[in-house]
Amino acid sequence: MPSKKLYRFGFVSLIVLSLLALANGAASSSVGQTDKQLRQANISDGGSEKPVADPRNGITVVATDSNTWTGKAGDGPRSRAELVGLNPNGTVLYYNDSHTRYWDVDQVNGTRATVEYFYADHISKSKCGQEVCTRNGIERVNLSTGEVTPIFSRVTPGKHSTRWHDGDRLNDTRYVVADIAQDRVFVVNTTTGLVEWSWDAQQAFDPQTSGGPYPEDWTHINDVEVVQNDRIMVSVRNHDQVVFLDRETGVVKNWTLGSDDNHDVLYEQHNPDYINASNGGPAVLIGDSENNRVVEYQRENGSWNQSWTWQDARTQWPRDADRLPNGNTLITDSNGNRVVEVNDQGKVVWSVDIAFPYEAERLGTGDESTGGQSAKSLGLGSEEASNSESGGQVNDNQKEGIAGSIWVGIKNLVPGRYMNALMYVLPAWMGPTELAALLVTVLSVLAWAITEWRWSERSLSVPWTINVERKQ
Ligand SMILES: [Ca+2]
Ligand SMILES: [Ca+2]
Ligand SMILES: [Ca+2]
Ligand SMILES: [Ca+2]
Repeated sequence: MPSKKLYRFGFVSLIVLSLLALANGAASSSVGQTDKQLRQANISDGGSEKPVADPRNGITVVATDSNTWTGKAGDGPRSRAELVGLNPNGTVLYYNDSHTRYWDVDQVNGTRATVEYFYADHISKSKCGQEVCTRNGIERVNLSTGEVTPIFSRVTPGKHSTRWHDGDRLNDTRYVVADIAQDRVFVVNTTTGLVEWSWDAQQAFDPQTSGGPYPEDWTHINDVEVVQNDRIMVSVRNHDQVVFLDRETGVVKNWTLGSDDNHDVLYEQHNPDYINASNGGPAVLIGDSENNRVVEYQRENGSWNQSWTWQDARTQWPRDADRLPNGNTLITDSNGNRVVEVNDQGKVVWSVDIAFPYEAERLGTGDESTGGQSAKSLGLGSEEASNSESGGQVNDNQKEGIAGSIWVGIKNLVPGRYMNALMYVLPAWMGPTELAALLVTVLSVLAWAITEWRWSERSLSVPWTINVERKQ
């Protein structure tokens, strides 16, 4: 039998090797490297000369969320929240990480490089009274000059989900806001600060029998869009559905897409985009987040039919997809830590690694999908991870070949929800290789501890006596 020394040497070697693999993952992650370059561009305050992405027509703007440990006071974020503008040549045009979180970003009509965005700032107990609170707001920034103009903001209690994730301009002085805090949609006059209209989700849903926990996070209304006939399309995330509102009568009958817990259609989605009849719709393109796919539904004969889906091996919790005028789709893959553009064949033709993005816009292509055609009219081919041949989507986090297949296998075994929860708490640089290394470290430490414990038990030479009584 090998000596104790040999065993110990074996355990130490395993632990050191797996820790080295982890360290290598952290150091070489392209997500981490991009992040570093972005911050350096920020410091030099004039943009970086070195591209962080391949060239692409038009400026790309990305708003990123940040993932934190447990949300306890004092826990720092592991990826910072950023608003990033990339030049057509792939260099950094704009960088800001002064807010706690960034959400929706929309181009301002009639400008070349000005956007409006939603942000959230956590405010400490001492400044808020009894509890922590959150300032939710809208700001405008000229990405070329860096000039920021505040538009509207309010403080809400607590910091759960940070409360406003999206809004859309109704006109020069009015905004429609998706209000997670109060489970409603409201229109605010940003000049007077008065709320002029609101729709309460309890008009259509019962808090006792639907959605998430009430009142903590019941509907999680995370997206609004002003569509045809002045209707407002609303993403009721925790009810797995998209509803259409008439501002006088409420939910429009027979137009709702999806239903509570019917996860084949939608599973806690983000950022549905409406595609007009004149662009081959009505259709809705959606980040079907917990299903790890982007999906599109086409309105035909009074019902919604699935017309397109896209995912690849790396896709994890996508939260935005915009159909571009060239027929490609710009996808924000949140836990895949990247923004990608896929073509009509479902192939990735452009991508940038960035930690935990919330949404992206390609300036000059229309807000969200307004400049794009429906998948049906374009004849887009669907793509699934299991038969994906577009290996280009995989980078150092999701290597092609064996590691890629193992990754898809693990993802198929672990229910999407748990996988997304795990990815949410793990740092952005952790891909399948690093996850495996972490597992080896933990198991080695555990096995070593058990072995040492058994040796010590034996050396005490206290005989174990087990009395087995047979019950009649
Ligand atoms: Ca947007
Ligand atoms: Ca918006
Ligand atoms: Ca979108
Ligand atoms: Ca978008």
